[in-house]
Amino acid sequence: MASLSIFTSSLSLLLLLSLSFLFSKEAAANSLEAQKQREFDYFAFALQWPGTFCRKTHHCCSQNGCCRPEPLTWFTIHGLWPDYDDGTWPACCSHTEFDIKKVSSLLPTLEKYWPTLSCGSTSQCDGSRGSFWAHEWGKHGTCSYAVIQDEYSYFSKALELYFKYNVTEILNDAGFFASNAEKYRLGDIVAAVKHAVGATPELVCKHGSVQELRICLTKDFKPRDCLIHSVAEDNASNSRSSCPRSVSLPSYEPLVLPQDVSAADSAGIWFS
Ligand code: U2P
Repeated sequence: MASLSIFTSSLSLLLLLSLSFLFSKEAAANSLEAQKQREFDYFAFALQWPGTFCRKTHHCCSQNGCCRPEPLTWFTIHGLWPDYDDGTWPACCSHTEFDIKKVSSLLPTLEKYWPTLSCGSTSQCDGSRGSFWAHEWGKHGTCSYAVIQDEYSYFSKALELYFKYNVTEILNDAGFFASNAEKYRLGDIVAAVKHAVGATPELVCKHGSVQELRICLTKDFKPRDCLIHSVAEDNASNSRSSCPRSVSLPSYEPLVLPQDVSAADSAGIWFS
């Protein structure tokens, strides 16, 4: 009997040791893979304007933030991206798979402020399809290794930045609101964000509407000017900026999923 219990406890110890060996090997391999990349220069914190994205929604499914009964009237997070000063960026730096369990405590906040704005799955680093969060973690999060080493820290850092630099509030306080009638001077929007954040943002437009607003940060998360700042601030429309002199911050009417479909459907339904 005694020898049986010695045998089982040695077996458990052996199992534990081999598991910790495997995990430490995996961690070492991931950090090695990440180190192979040239170290990035700064972060771009990319926010998207749902009014611009959701106006073109024709396909609804349960996960699509554009299909919620109440429209999203705030900027939502696109991603926290490590970037190079030359305008390029590293991507897919290690095979650290996204594990939703690791961010379970953040899910309600992620759902509200970092929803996907489309249906279907997003392409992943390995060529498969997965969630928007898995895509952003795999493509950008894994390249933040010099500063952010794990998935929980990546998503919680992005949320922390989101609340610290509350761009929706900054713009509202400066008199910029969602509207399909108003046009705003690009230079005024840039100036309002610059004044509040302390550095010049980058704006990306689609057909004259603000689609994305990016705040740039040093690797210790101090605001710094985004690379194309002089273009936007100049309030000139020129070839490097996708925004005209006057831009809109449109609102949208959500397509709403029928109640019974939203619970069961994950593949999506089409509205014409
Ligand atoms: O701008 C189009 C897409 O290119 C990726 N991007 C852009 C700028 C940048 O600094 N870093 C970067 O990764 C984004 O790709 P995504 O994360 O959506 O796959 C952006 O949408």
